[in-house]
Amino acid sequence: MKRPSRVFILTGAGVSAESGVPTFRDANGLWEGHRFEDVATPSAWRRDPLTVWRFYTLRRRALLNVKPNAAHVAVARLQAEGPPSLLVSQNVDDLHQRAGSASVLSMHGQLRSLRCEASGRCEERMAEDDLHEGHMVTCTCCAAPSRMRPDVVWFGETPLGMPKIHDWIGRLSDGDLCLVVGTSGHVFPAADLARQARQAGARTVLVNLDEPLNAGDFDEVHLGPAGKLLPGLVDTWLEAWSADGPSV
Ligand code: BV8
Repeated sequence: MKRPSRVFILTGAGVSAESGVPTFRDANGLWEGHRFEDVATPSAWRRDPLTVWRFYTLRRRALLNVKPNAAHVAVARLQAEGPPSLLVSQNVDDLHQRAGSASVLSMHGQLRSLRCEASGRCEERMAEDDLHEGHMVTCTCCAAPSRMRPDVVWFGETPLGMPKIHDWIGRLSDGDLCLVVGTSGHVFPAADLARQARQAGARTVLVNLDEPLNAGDFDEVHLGPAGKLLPGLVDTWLEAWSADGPSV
């Protein structure tokens, strides 16, 4: 396989599943009887902030008990040893970072940080006092401390980094690689990125437990657990590319 000049990587909840982080579809899109679309929205936050705070604080606290799995490590290795790449994750956990990925574009934000509602300033807040599901926290950036919200992109809000993502995909060309791992293709605009990458000329490869909604966007599909399939795939690619010599 010819060494790509660029690699675009998109991950979803499935890449963290083997770390014990529940995916949205495994939970049938529900949390404690609420539909995600009903707790992960600005209107839910306005209507019932404590329920939304609890939803996120339980997930923030759970971060302390999970660790990266072989799929995260394989992605980090592909980034470190392969051609120049952009890793975009839909996930709000920090497992790619903890697996050694030097750069991660977290398009839906991050659980580790909170955002001041008055200034918009984000800060990492993972101390014990920040993780009580019944007790919301205030900022340290304003004279009159303001309420802080989860630093995530809710449904109806604009995903982060879209200009950079579109610029990167626009630069993909024939022979480049778009790797998508662990996503059901339900949520836009993430679910349309593989189609855009293919349109730019990249070969689109999917690693997923089962067939996603956008299966037709992929040239190559590997169905199964990413932690089992991805390390071998990355080994094969890196070997083939090194035999091919450095990309010009
Ligand atoms: C936007 C952060 C405009 C929060 C998330 C009505 C009103 C407003 C908007 C809309 C609307 N109707 C539609 C929309 C668009 C909406 C949308 O897509 N809705 C869906 C429900 C139809 N999107 C938005 O609102 C987005 N914003 O459109 O703004 C815009 C557009 C373009 C440019 C500028 C502006 C914002 C969406 C972001 C929402 N926030 N997360 C939080 O996490 O709480 S989304 C959230 O759900 C996750 O981050 C993730 O992205 C998504 C879940 O998707 P997946 O990651 O795919 O996870 P899922 O569980 O679904 O699937 C897991 C997959 O893994 C499965 O396929 C499974 O087979 C596989 N798997 C499981 N185990 C393994 C595995 N694979 C491999 N190995 C395993 N071991």
